[in-house]
Amino acid sequence: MALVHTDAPHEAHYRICPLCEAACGLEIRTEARAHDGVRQVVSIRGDEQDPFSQGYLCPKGVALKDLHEDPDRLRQPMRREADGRFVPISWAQAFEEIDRRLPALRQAHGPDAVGLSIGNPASHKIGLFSYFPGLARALGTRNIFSASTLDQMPKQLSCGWMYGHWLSVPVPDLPRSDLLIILGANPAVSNGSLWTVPDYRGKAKAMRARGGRIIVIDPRRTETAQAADEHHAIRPGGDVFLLLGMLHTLFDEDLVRPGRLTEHLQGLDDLRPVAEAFPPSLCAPQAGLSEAVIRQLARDLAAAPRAALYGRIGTCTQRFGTINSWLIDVLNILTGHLDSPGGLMFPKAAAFAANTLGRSGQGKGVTIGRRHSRVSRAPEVMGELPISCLAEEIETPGDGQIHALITVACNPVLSSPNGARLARALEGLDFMLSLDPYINETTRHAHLILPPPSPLEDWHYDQVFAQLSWRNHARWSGPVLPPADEAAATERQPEWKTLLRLTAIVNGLGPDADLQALDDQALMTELRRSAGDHAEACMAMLDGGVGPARWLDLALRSGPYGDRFGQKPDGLTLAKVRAAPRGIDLGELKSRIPEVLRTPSGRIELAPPALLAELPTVKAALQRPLNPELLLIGRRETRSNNSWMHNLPVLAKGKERCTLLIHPDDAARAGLAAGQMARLGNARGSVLAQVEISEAMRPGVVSLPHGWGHDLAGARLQVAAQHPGVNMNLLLDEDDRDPVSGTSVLSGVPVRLSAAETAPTANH
Ligand SMILES: Nc1nc2c(c(=O)[nH]1)N[C@H]1C(S)=C(S)[C@@H](COP(=O)(O)OP(=O)(O)OC[C@H]3O[C@@H](n4cnc5c(=O)[nH]c(N)nc54)[C@H](O)[C@@H]3O)O[C@H]1N2
Ligand SMILES: Nc1nc2c(c(=O)[nH]1)N[C@H]1C(S)=C(S)[C@@H](COP(=O)(O)OP(=O)(O)OC[C@H]3O[C@@H](n4cnc5c(=O)[nH]c(N)nc54)[C@H](O)[C@@H]3O)O[C@H]1N2
Ligand code: SF4
Ligand SMILES: [Mo]
Repeated sequence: MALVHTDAPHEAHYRICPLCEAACGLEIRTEARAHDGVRQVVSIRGDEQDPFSQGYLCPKGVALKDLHEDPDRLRQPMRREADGRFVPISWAQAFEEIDRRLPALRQAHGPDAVGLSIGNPASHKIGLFSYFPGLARALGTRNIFSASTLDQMPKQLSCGWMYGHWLSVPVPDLPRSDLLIILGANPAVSNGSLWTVPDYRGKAKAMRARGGRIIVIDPRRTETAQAADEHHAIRPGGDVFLLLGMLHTLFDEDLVRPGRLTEHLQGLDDLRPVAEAFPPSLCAPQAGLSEAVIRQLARDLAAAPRAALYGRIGTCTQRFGTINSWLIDVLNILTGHLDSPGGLMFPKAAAFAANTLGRSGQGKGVTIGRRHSRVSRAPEVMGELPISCLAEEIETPGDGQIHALITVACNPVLSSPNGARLARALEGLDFMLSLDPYINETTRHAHLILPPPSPLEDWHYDQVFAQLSWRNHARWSGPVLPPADEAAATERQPEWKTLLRLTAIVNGLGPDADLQALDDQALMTELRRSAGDHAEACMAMLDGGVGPARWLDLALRSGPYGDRFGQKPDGLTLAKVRAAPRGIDLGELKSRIPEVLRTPSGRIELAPPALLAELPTVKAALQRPLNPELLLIGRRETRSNNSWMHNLPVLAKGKERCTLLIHPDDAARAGLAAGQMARLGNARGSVLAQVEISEAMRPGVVSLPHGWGHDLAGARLQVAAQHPGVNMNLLLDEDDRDPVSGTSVLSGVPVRLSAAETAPTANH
C-alpha cells in the first residue's frame, strides 16, 4: 500500500513487526524527502518472501509509520514539574537526576524499596529483554512485577513443572494436523499467542480444505469460531471442569494411549484417581456444557490420528489457570498427540532457548516461592510477583515498602485489575521513573519518562517468539531509518543503553559510566562461565559491537544450529543471519522428547505435587451454586493492541469498538436496546458502555474489551482521548488470583447491568 507517491528511488527494508506475537516480516520502503533528504516511510506491506510469515500483515503493521510519526510519541526525556506539566530535558540531565534520587532512596529504605514493573512490549524488543535482567539483579529487589501475571504465567509454570523449563511451551503443528481444538483463544483476531502463527486464518482454511477439523470452545462465538467446524459456548471459568471431565472419559472409556511417550512419563498412575473424581455428569453444570459434549470432545481427541488441544488466555486468566494449563498438556500426552507431527510440538529456536543448552534430557527443573510478596504473601514465579499486588506494596507502611518505582513498557493503570487504586498509590511514591514512548495513564504519574526510539530506528531479532513459532526460523531485521544506536548521545537512545546506564547508576558508578567497558565485562564473565579457557578467543570472534547484537552472535553460535565458534563451519553466526535479511528457514517442527526435557527426573512430570494439592479446592468448587448474575469477559479487536495503540488515527478511525456485547435475551431482560448506554457495575465500581446486541454471546455472559479508558487527566494521548472507551478492569478485583501462579482472574467476573441514567455522549 503506497502511502505517498513520488518518483524518487525507493529503498526496501525488511523488518519483523514488533507489535504482536505473530512477528510478521514486513517490507518497508523509504525514500529521501526532496527538500532536505530526510528518509521517510512510503509503504509498508507484508513481505511475501519472508519464509516464516509469507506476506501476511494486519492493519497494526501498517500503523508503524503512524507510530513513528505520532506527534504525541516522546522523542526526549521528560520531567514532571511541580505544576504537573511535563517538560523535555536532556539525557544527561535525566541521568543526573536519577543518580541524585534513586541510590539515596535505596540507601535510606533498603533494596526492596525500589519496585520494578515490566510489560508486554519488552518481549518484542531485544534491547529491553536482554538488559532488563541486569537492572533487576543490580537492584536486588524482591519487588519485581510483570504483565505475565495478567497473561501466560500459568502456562509457563505448568510447562516449567512438566518439562523443566519456563519456555518449553509446545505449540500446535497446524499444517500437519487433522483436528485442532481451541480453548479460550481467538487467533483469528489476536494472531496467536504462545503460538507464533502469522496468518492463522489462512492456515486454518488450508487445514480445513484438506479435510481437517477445528473446534472452538469459548463463551462467545468468536471470529475464530465462525471460521471453525464446531463451537461450544462454555461457561466462563468452566474450563477446569471440562478438562477434568475429558480426563475422566479417557480413563473411563479406555482411551489412554501415550504411545512412544510412555517410557518418558512420570506420574501416570497418579492421574487415574484424579480422573475418577470428576465424572462428566458432575462436571457438566459448572462447565456449562452437556455431559455428551464433554465425552465427545475426549473421544474426538483420542480418535484423531494427528490432533492438538490448544488453550490460551481465556484458560489462563482464571482461578484455576495453572490447573487448566497443565490439564491441556496432560490430555495431549495421554492421547499420544504431544511431540508428534500434527499435535503439540516444541519449536527449536536458533538462539536464546534454554531448552537447547546444557545437558540434553535432564536439568534442574523450575522452582517457585523463593520469595513472597510482603503483604499478600504471594509466591514469586519466574522471579516475578503478581502485578495485582503492586498497589498494596506501595501503600502498606513497614519494612520493604516500595518508595520508588521503575516501570518499563507497561501501563498497569489500564491493564491491571483496579487501576484506580493503583493510580492513587502511584501518587504516593517518592520517585517514579518510566521507560515509555507516551505520557499515558500510568506514566503521567512518573517524575521522569525516558522514551525508546521508534521501532523503525531500531534493529531486532526475536528472542522470545522464535521459541514459540509454528516453524523454525532465524530472522534479523535491520533498522529502517537511521538507527538510534548511531545517534549522538544527546539524541535518541536505544533502550539497552538506557537500561545499562540505570544499572551502572544503581551499582554506584554514577551517570557517566563507560558502557562499553561494562558490556565487555559482562560478556567476558558469561564467556568464562560457558567457554572456560576459550573465553578470550571467543570474545575476539564475536561480531556486532557493543550492545545486544554481540550477545546475539554468542547465542547463535553456541545455539543448536550454531557454528560453535568455527567447530561447525556450516553453522549459523550473526553475520550469516544478517546476510539473509528476509530470514533463514530452519524447517518444520521436529520431535524433541526426551532431548528437550530439563526436569530433574529426565521425564515428563505428569503429576506436579503442587497441582495435585489444589484438586480438593476444584472438587469443592463442583458443589458451588451457579452464579445467577451476568458474567463479564473480555475480547480483543484487530485494530487494538492492549492499551497502547489507540492514539494512531489510522487505527482509531471507524466504528466505536469499546462496546458491551450482550445476548438479545439478556438485553431484553435489562430493557436495553442497541446503541443505548448501559451501566455495568459490581462491588468494585461501575462503568458506562454502549450496548451492542450480539447473538454470538452465550446467554448470561457480556463482553467488553480491555485497554480502554483514555479519559484520565494528565495523559497526553490526543487521538485516544477522543474515543476513550471505558476501563473494564475497574470492575475486577485485584485480590482475585490463581494462587498457584499469581495470575489475575480477568474473566467470568459477576456484574449487574442497568440502563444508564445519562444520555450517550458524542464520545461513547
Ligand atoms: N481485562 C483484561 N485485562 C488485560 C488482559 C485481558 O485480556 N483482559 N490482557 C492482559 C495481557 S495479555 C497483557 S500482555 C497485559 C499488557 O499489560 P501492559 O504491558 O501493562 O500493557 P500494554 O497496553 O501492552 O502497555 C504497553 C506499554 O508499553 C509502552 N511501549 C510500547 N512500545 C514500547 C517500547 O518500545 N519501549 C518501551 N519502554 N515502552 C513501550 C506503551 O506505551 C505502553 O505504555 O494486559 C493485560 N490486561
Ligand atoms: N488485535 C490484538 N491482538 C493481540 C492483542 C490485542 O490487544 N489486540 N494482545 C496480544 C496479547 S498481549 C495476547 S496475550 C494475545 C492473547 O491472544 P488470545 O488468547 O487469542 O486472546 P483473546 O482474543 O483475548 O482470546 C481469549 C478468548 O477467551 C475467551 N474466554 C474468556 N473467558 C473464557 C473462559 O472462561 N473459558 C474459555 N474457554 N474461553 C474464555 C474470550 O471470549 C476470547 O475469545 O493477543 C495478542 N494479540
Ligand atoms: S499480526 Fe499485525 S501486529 Fe501482529 S506482527 Fe503481524 S503485522 Fe504486526
Ligand atoms: Mo499478553
